Amino acid sequence: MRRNRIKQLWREGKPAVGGWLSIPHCFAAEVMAHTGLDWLCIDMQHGCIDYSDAVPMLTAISTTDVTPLVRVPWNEPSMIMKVLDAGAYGVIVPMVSNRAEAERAVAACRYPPHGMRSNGPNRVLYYAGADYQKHADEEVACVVMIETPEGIEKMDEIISTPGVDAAYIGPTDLALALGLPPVMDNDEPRHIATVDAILASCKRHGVVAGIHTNSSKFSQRYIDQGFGMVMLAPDRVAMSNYVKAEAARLTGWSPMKPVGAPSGGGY
Ligand code: 3PY
Ligand code: MG
Repeated sequence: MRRNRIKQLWREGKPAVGGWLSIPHCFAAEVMAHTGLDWLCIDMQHGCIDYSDAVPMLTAISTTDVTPLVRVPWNEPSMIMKVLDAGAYGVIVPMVSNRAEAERAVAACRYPPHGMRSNGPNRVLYYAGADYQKHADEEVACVVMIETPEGIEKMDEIISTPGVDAAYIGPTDLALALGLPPVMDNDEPRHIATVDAILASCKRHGVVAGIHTNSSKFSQRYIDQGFGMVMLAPDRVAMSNYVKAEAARLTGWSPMKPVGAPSGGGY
């Protein structure tokens, strides 16, 4: 079976830096896959992406050695199993709040006797190799998100759940859970303290700590702190920031006032 590059990096104690896909097209995925990042996540929770969009995006990522991940819309076994069958080498499961929910996510990622994943690999056989089922349980990454009030309270029981490879922080939902505005790259002291507590719990339990950012400044901060999984660049923000920065350099012309979300905001 083709190895999961980010699991290999984690075994070597190295951080894996990734990107985020919310634009539902295989070409956007292919462009992002050729930027040198270690992993890309197809976001089916908040991205404009359905299963029929995700499959060709997985194929596009497969033109490289980048590890293809999918954030599923919810902790729902049937979708977790479907995206793994289609070639995701890991899932990011949002809003995991307690041990039972973490166990549910893990069970959907692992074949019996370790879990309840149903047998039916399809596209993944062509990507991974014919011996996929034999090694899938070791190579597939189960990443659970900690970003709810209950999840913060029960971080230790979630992170210590057998089979959880990484705990991934969604900074904006985490902020909401703390009663703060949903800011991504967040310097609010209570946010920092909660991020630090999740990182410490991951270190205690030998689980990789992951976090979403919108900038190299915050990605670097988290890598330096010991996060093993850091999201540096979403497709949407990269596109918007580049065009705005280049447009701002022109003289003798002014850009129209943009309508809608600031490029750095959102999830
Ligand atoms: C959050 O900020 O809550 C996220 O889930 C990031 O994608
Ligand atoms: Mg979130």
